[in-house]
Amino acid sequence: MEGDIRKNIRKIIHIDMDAFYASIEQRDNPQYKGKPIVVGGSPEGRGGVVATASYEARKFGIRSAMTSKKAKQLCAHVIFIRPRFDIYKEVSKKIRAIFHRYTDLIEPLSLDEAFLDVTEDKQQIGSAIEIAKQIRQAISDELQLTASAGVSVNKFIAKIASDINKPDGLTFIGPSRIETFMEELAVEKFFGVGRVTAEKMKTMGLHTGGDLKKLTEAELVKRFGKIGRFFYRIVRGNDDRPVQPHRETKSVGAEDTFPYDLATLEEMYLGLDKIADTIYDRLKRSGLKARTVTLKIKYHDFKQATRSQSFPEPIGDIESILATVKDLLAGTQPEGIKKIRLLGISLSNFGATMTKEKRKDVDDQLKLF
Ligand code: DCP
Ligand code: MG
Repeated sequence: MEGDIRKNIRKIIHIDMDAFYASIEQRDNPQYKGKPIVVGGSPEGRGGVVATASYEARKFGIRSAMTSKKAKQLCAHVIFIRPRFDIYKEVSKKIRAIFHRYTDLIEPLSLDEAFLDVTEDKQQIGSAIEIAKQIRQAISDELQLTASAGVSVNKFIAKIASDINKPDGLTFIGPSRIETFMEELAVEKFFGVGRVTAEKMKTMGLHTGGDLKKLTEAELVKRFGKIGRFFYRIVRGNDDRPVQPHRETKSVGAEDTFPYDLATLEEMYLGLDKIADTIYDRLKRSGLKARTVTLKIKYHDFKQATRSQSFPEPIGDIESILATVKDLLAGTQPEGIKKIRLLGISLSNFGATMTKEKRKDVDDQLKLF
């Protein structure tokens, strides 16, 4: 019998790079090694937010999404670094190439993390723990960066596991540990449970997986809606969502930070023309048609705004895209012009097949089975 059980068990690895942007900056600029650095934000603490902080900066309490002002208050000598997204994307590609030595079943979640299904690995290594070790070693040897890995039988547990011994750690949670692990897991650590839901759970006296497990499926659905069904399964360690290698493009976008603040609508329209050109090239290359157009604005005081418009039919021509963003822009300036330092356009909600895919994605995320 044991043989049968083993055959049905999946081997899932979740890899997440440590302080990704910041580690790359420390690698490429030795003067930043061992120093508290922040990628993103502005050195004067005027505005902007932290994309990520080096572990040295985290000792001061600096975190992602914090304002640079707050970061500076926490650590006066923190160094702010302008992000180099092209470099991060290149590194991300190299990491993926390493993954591909072991499996093609790779589902990237962002530039720095991915799920791998190594149930049947290309090199017939067999042990998921061994593969995770080799991947971490290759990332270290070839890219001089560290990654943390979580190894388990499903995506949910693997994802949480990779965070347990971060940075530079590997955590394996095998079938025999899952029950206790899930019962002890704090609800805010649940992958897929947002801060708001976690708070709601706490006010109901639900602090851990064990607390959730005491509720029936119907009770969970009554309290949290459809996602309650997902909670019911996940606290029992049941998650059979597949690793999905072909994620569809969700959006195509471009933005521009101007060398000086734009003060007239004409200048802003010119800025949009240029960005729309870039976008249009990308759109043509991808062959996609979008139904939603989004305009992003960053004002001179670093305040941000986004405005979207969706259409019943996909739009593919540059004139419609431009007319839409210009309208959206004009609509944000009802009482006089506020100076702008950045404009961005993104297109999403791609055609009929894409929406179906997207719906499937959401289903898979929640796995409402
Ligand atoms: N990122 C961002 N804004 C956020 C969170 C993250 O721009 N609010 C970017 C910067 C990170 C990268 O995404 O380097 C990866 O995000 P992670 O959440 O994995 O954070 P790190 O890799 O930086 O740190 P950790 O070691 O905790 O994984
Ligand atoms: Mg990371």
